[in-house]
Amino acid sequence: MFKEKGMAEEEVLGDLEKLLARDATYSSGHPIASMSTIPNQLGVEVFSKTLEKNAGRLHTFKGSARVEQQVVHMLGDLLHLDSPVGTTTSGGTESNMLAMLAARENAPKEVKKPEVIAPKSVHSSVDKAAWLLGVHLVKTEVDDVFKAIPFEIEEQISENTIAIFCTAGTTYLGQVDPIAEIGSIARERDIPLHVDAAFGGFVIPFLKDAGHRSYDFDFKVEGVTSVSTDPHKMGMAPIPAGSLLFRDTKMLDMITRKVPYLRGASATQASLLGTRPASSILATWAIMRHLGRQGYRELVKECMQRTEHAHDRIKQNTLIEAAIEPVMNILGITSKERDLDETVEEMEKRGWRMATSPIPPTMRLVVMPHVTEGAINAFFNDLDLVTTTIPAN
Ligand code: 0PR
Repeated sequence: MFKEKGMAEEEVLGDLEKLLARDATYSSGHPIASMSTIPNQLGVEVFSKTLEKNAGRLHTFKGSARVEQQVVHMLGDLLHLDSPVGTTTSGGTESNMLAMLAARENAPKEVKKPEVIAPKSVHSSVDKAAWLLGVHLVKTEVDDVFKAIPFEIEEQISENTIAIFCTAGTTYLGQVDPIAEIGSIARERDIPLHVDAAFGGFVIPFLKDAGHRSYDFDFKVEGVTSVSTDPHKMGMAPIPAGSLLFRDTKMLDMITRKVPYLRGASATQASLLGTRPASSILATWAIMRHLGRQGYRELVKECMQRTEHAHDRIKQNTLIEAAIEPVMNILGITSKERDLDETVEEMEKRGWRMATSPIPPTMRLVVMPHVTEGAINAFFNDLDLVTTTIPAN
């Protein structure tokens, strides 16, 4: 109820506290399948001090406009692009929508039934983008380790193809599609290739130094025309912080609209949103500068060590299995005997905040920085119990 008379501050806060008591906290370790985490403290400070700033009005907030450009340049540096152009976004969903919009606007006028080709492992926001933009999404098969099959993509190319989408760090398993091979096809056929690195963008560049296999997934691959990556996932930034970078200004122009009644930098917008927080952009800038590559490298190394520990615990329980050898800090766990949904339900009852994935049917474990070794042990103690318990009836 929206009351006529205002309430005292303490009363409001007391009520809110009661309501929020139902929320999980990252510090408890219970959100075991989340791609978000406790944001970096400096970022939180910057965020909370800059709440009034509107990145939809960059003529008013000229300093924030500059910071956004610096974030785009730092991200370009991370993703091997010397002169990046692009925009910050509210996250991976908006980035995928904008990438698809750019492809649709870039398509020759003769294309009447635009199609995007993507392996079936792409994130659901790609389906959402296609739905909104009137684009037909052609889904292709994946191989036995759930990677896109370049040949299958090539087979589907037609005069209606406006782009290929693939993923570096898939939602379900953290798998990386063979971007270099798909890039050659895209380049040869002159088709834009968007790489969704919402999760992987802040992980893959640091895998090699953490002693793991590295992948070419970004602008290093010549056929790649755009890459999205989310600071609010492994970039440690507060929500909402995403980004979309293009190799060529032409593609950015495709998503840039004039806002005729506004002045200066506010008179054009390349994001889906109008009014949007600058605070998360400013926080991203502060965190990237504060952590440096070194800081992210250490974070990735720690998360990967814990992922290996989790993988060991999986191997110790003969009733569960990792769907693939972990590529990054995401694990998909199959249940060999007990029904997967039942297992997940039982784990939820024990306080774990779970997620299931359809391809293949798995429980997802995302080893974010808040998922400590203790949380992993507690999770697998419960999972061992649940998978080895036969229900009474
Ligand atoms: N791309 C990939 C590869 C993702 O995993 C996600 C998020 C996105 C894009 C979308 O990012 P935003 O949530 O920042 O827009 N996947 C998250 C997850 O699987 C969250 C999610 C889940 C978001 C389902 C939307 C959704 O419909 O936990």
